[in-house]
This record gives sequence, C-alpha cells and structure tokens, in this order.
Amino acid sequence: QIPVSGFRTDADDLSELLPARPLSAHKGHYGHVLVVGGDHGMGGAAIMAAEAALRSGSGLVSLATRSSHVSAALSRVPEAMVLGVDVSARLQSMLDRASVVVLGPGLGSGAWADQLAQKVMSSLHPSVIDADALKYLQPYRHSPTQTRARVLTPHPGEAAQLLGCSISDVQDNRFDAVRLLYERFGGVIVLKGAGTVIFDGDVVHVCTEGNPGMASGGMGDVLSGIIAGFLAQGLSPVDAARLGVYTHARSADLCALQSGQRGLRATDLFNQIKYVVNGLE
Ligand code: NPW
Ligand code: AMP
Ligand code: MG
Repeated sequence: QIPVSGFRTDADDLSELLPARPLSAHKGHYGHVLVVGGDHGMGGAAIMAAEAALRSGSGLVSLATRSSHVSAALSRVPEAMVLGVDVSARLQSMLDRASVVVLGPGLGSGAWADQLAQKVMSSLHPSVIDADALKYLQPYRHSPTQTRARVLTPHPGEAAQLLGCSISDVQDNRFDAVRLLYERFGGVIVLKGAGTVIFDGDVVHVCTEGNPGMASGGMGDVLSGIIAGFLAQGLSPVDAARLGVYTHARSADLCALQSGQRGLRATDLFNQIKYVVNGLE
C-alpha cells in the first residue's frame, strides 16, 4: 500500500522550492546540464531538451549530439555549448564538466546510442533518463533507496516495456505501475500522461495541471530538460520532478488559455516557462 499524501502537485507547495538569486549570483551557482541524444532523424528532441534546461534556469547547458545536428542546434540555442559526438569518446570531456545529465531524447537504438548510454550510465552524475535511454536501465539488485540521484520519465508505452506488460495494464493501475517501477529501478519515477504520477518510494504526487493539447511530439523532450535544469539548481530529485512536471503542465495550460489546445507545439512552452519559474504567471 502506497501512502498518498501531499497528493496534489500544485503551485502552493512548489513556489518555495527554487532558491532566491542573490545579487552576486553567477552562472557557476546554477549547475551545468549536459543533454545527450539526437540521433539521425531526431535531432530536435535533444535540442528542445537543451533549450528547456536553459529556460528552467540552469547556469550552463551543453549538448552532445550527432555532428549533422550541430549547426541547427547552434542556430536555435546559441547559449548551449554544442559538440558533435559521432565518436563516443568525445563525450568524456563533456561529462567531466557537467553536473547533471539528460540521457535519451532522440537517442535512438543503434550502436551509437549503446556507446553513449554505456558512458553516461556508468558515470555518477545526477540524471534524467528519458525516452530511448530507459531501455538501458538495469533492475536494481539491492534496495531502491540506495540508487543515486536519478529521475526516470517514461510515458505509458515506455513504462509498459519496462514492466513487461501492456499499456492498458499500466493505465488501469498507474499507482501500482509507479510502485513496481520504483521497486525495480529505484530513483524517482515520473509516469507521464494525463495526471502525471510521481513516486519517490515515499509519497505519491499527482499533477492536476496540463491539457490534451500536450499530446504532440516533443512535449516529453521539453519536460526532461526542465527537470534537469531544476536538478542543476540544487533541487532534490523528487522536488525537481514535482516542480518540473508542474512547470511543464502549467506552461502548456497558459499557452492553451491564449490560443487553445489544438496546434500546441512543444516549443510554444518556452515562452511561458520563464513566467512560471519566476512566479509571474
Ligand atoms: P499507441 O500505440 O500510439 O497508443 P515510442 P516516442 C505509447 C523521440 N522524439 N498513453 C504509444 O501508444 C523521442 O525522444 C523525437 C498511452 C506507442 O505504443 C524518442 O527518442 C522528436 N500510450 C523517440 O522519438 C519528437 C502512450 O508509446 C508508444 C502514451 C521515440 O519516442 C517526437 C510510442 O512510444 C519524439 O519525442 C500515452 N500518454 N504516450 C523530434 N522532434 O526529434 C505514448 N504511448 O515508440 O517510444 O515513441 O515516444 O515518439
Ligand atoms: P512524450 O510522450 O514523452 O512526448 O511526453 C508527453 C508529455 O506530454 C508528458 O509530459 C505528458 O504527461 C504530457 N501529456 C501528453 N498528453 C497529455 C494529456 N492528455 N494531458 C496532460 N498531459 C499530457
Ligand atoms: Mg518522450
């Protein structure tokens, strides 16, 4: 039986989580997110995650992606330090400089993905494991509470794959699904979809914000970058997950208030995220 308290993930208990910025603040105070992903055909996923990490307040952001995506990434997000890592050995120097890693958006499933995932998974960085990277998770051998700072962000299809069950099994039993994922893989589990459920082995949180306009490609990639940006600013994994899910969903609701749900693009969220994280919405 999972204790369910602090059930709602809403603005009231989240607004205090981000540290105030002193006048003397500098970028080194707010962490360095490295996004790893963007195989051929999916470069946008990693670029969106990098932009989201900047918008949620990370001090520095780097992006390790296919060389063919470097110029598009620099055009869209010149604040990010972008490196082509067709040869996976080039990832090591980027890992050495990062404080938080996002692995997965657009990572794909070939040898390139295998090599990058192996390097990130064997590092000790706090991380967000999303999308194609979820399949590299190993079942936990000891106790889930011993896992390092890691946030797992499966959608129901990915959760079903991890649990070896059907998507309807997951959707019909979302609380059981997060508990099983936690017992098997540890970390903080973020089971996405309408009413995102977050579980850290202690309390279940359910996000009551968000709307069906979010059912469009790239939304999850933006979420992974937002959560990583909050980890980089020093939030605990569960607080980064809660505030990240709230910020993402609330930003989408603000977009929908302005222009409706249909046609909402994941990149539309970027203009709203800054208002939500600054409490100005
Ligand atoms: P069905 O059968 O359609 O109902 P995949 P992906 C299910 C990248 N992207 N509730 C769905 O179910 C990502 O980052 C790149 C219920 C289907 O079975 C990844 O790296 C983009 N079911 C990669 O593409 C933009 C749900 O899951 C399966 C569900 C693959 O990621 C797009 C689909 O999952 C994308 O983000 C829900 N709420 N949500 C880019 N611009 O570069 C999903 N399912 O096969 O893992 O495909 O999620 O698109
Ligand atoms: P992904 O499938 O990885 O691109 O992630 C989709 C994102 O959009 C997740 O954060 C979902 O929770 C969110 N999302 C998708 N559909 C809905 C919906 N109907 N209501 C609320 N949030 C949604
Ligand atoms: Mg996704």
